[in-house]
Amino acid sequence: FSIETELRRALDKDQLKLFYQPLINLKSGEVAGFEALARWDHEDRGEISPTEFIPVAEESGLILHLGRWAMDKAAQTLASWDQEAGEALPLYVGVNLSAIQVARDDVAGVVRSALKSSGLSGNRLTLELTESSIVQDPARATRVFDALKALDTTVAMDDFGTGYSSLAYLQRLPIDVLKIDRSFVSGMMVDPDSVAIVRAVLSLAEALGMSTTAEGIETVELATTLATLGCASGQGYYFARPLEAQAAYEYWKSRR
Ligand code: G
Ligand code: G
Ligand code: MN
Ligand code: NA
Repeated sequence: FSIETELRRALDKDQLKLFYQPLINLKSGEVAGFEALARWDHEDRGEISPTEFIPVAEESGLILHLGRWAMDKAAQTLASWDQEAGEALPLYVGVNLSAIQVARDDVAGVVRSALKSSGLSGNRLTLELTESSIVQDPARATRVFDALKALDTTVAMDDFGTGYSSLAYLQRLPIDVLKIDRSFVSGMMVDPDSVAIVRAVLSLAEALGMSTTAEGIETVELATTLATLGCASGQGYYFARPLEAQAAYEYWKSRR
């Protein structure tokens, strides 16, 4: 069967999983939240990477189905931790939104429905959007971003600096967080230009009143340097890999 057929079947049979990677407050060391990342453990082929199946899902339109599933699942999981703890935890969950969803789905409706069925308030969700969501149809993107803010969710620009968008959108769109792409972060140890780019993004974010997250922190040196440079939060293998839901919750409990 083609990957597309298999992916459709896996979605129907609930064979995809969401993993959760901690985002750490670089100043306090506390867990600030988690990014939800889809995983597919295929019965015969083993782990299939999202870098392989997300593009297939986007080309086939299955991403609309997958995106709704991920939003509902992530919200439900966070709500279940609240329930287990007996309180609304000081944690958020970040969910990736594909540009195809922004272009073709009612993403604010998808988010609203996930909030409603989980009982979470909007500020517990971060939506990670990419620059490619904006370039094709800026007017539509503006409506989507505004609608997400009206739901009180946090809006993060994922993979910041790797797309083809102009910087003008930073002025126009209600963006709360810039996520500094892993390529710049991993470059910092070896390449002075990457350090310069990261510094520039941090100062741009500060000037515009936005928060920052660094992706792909793999060493203590990077964690320390980014904290010193004023980056608010970070994620990466140095802290933790993406974890199954229960392991993620245990991780949070062990670090609180
Ligand atoms: O987890 P990993 O680094 O392997 O993910 C690879 C890519 O797949 C990343 O760009 C990530 O944003 C994307 N991805 C993972 N899960 C989802 C998801 O639920 N929705 C979308 N749109 N992208 C996802
Ligand atoms: O594009 P997006 O930022 O959503 O993707 C996040 C991806 O980065 C996930 O696939 C996740 O597994 C991966 N990732 C997270 N931390 C690290 C890290 O420290 N090193 C590397 N190489 N990848 C990471
Ligand atoms: Mn992301
Ligand atoms: Na990214």
